[in-house]
Amino acid sequence: MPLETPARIVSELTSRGYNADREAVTLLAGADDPRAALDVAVERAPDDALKLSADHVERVLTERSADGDTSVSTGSESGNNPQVKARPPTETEGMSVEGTNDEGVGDGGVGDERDEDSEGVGEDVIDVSRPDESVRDPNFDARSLDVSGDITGESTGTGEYEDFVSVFRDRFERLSKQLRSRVNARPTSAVQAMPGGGETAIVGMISDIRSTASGHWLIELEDTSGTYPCLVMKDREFADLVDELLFDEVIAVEGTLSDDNGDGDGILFVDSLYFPDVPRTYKPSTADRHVQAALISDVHVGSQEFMADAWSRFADWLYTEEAERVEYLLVAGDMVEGVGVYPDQDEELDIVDIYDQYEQFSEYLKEVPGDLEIIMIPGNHDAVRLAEPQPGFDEELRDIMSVHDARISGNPSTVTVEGVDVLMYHGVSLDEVIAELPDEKANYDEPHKAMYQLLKKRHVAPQFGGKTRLAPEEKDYLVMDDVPDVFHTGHVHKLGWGKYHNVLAVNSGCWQEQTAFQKSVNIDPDAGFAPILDLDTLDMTVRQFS
Ligand code: D5M
Ligand code: FE
Ligand code: ZN
Repeated sequence: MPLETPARIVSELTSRGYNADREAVTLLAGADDPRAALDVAVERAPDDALKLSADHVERVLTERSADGDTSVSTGSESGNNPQVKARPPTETEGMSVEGTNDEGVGDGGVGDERDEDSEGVGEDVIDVSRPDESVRDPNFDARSLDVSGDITGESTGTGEYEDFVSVFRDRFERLSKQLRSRVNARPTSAVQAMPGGGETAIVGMISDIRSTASGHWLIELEDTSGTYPCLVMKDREFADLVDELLFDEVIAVEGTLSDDNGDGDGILFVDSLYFPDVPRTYKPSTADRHVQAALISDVHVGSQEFMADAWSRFADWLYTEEAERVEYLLVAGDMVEGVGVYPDQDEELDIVDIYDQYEQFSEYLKEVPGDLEIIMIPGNHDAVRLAEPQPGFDEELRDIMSVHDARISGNPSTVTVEGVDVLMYHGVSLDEVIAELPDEKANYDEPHKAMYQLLKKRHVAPQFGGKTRLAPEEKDYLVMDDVPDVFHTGHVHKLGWGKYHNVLAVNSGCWQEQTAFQKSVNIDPDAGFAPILDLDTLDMTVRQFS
């Protein structure tokens, strides 16, 4: 097989027990005869090296071409200028393979010693650690990735009644706090005792929504002291907000009490309705330098419909100049197709064993540059508990996916990338939001609009007892205490993005072609796209690889 693409070079190197820097792979791929170049680079690698550095490859290519052997020159335009630069300085656009006159800030004076850097590597394990970029890349120090709100290892839920009480109480306390600063609310027990005709506000969790015989809406709100019925008249200007309401979400209402209040069967006539929401003036944080993250999900390795070619094109693109600033890869669940997720799924499986699926996923993950910071959360096809919040993968699966030191976290998790808070959530509740809300407010072609609803409710999966399985825990991990700067989901296999009160919502599409089931229900997936986020501006571009 010819070795012209970075993904193939990486496979070949890993099969020989080597890893390589992104630049090293690019250099090999750019050589006139990549296979010969790779052979020589491996042959001349220091004995203890597990990772080929760009400097090493560069040196090999230079020596070869100085020897008059142009078959392993760099493929630069001039063909006779094998001077290459490992990595441009921070402010230089483009990864030059043509020899530029700027002095690479980070590439001077570092020799073979970098190859010795193989911390934490076992004897017969190939080096999957990142290169010690701090030696050569001034950007490396700027990298930061922190995770919060991760259930992994923290689950206390036993599924007992008390857990339901405590998760609801926690949800109510945290979301009502967000609303109390905006309304002067009283507990429902105090409202019950008020004289008729007075004005008040209530903060509560929606326990029931009914339409009345005359077409008005009766919403029952529950707080820790009881419940209270609230009537939204159909001709009020905000009556269409009732369409957006889901059971178990927390809202506030202000209104006037019926005249008979105080004798046990009063109601509140609603004059205004509030969601916890994101303030319109929300100012998202941004990174201090020009750096990018690829936001993907739903790879579905193991499915006959997994798009291996599109994936390899994506991996190859990551080695190009255009992708030079892409330093993070965020994967929002459904790494593999899984087993027994949907009826008749086995008929479309390419790999039937779940562990083999993860092994294969790991092979595909190896194709992407080893210097990417990767973070992954599970989805509903993954081999973790289905109920949300989902903990991150167990040790056995982490071992299988340990390539590139990818970080693994629960679903959902907030990942702070160079100061930008990215709320990653697989997105199972989007199906429910789309099913329950009118088409103009949430639909499969505009998945970001369904995400806006979750931001408005400040909760990633408001409704208990529906399609989304929720596990009761001591605290509600699905509440958005803080407003994220970016909200990243997947699951519905549709690409869509937009801003809601300055928060960027991105649903990232998938890497799986239409399945038989999807065909039968007219789901037309957006497959083979990679949304690329500028962390310094929160602008998005989408790359297509299908
Ligand atoms: O789901 C991808 C999308 O397709 C998501 O919107 C659910 C829907 N889907 C796919 N297969 C089924 C079946 N068999 N029943 C119901 N809904 C389905 P994902 O979970 O990522 O495959
Ligand atoms: Fe999926
Ligand atoms: Zn899914």
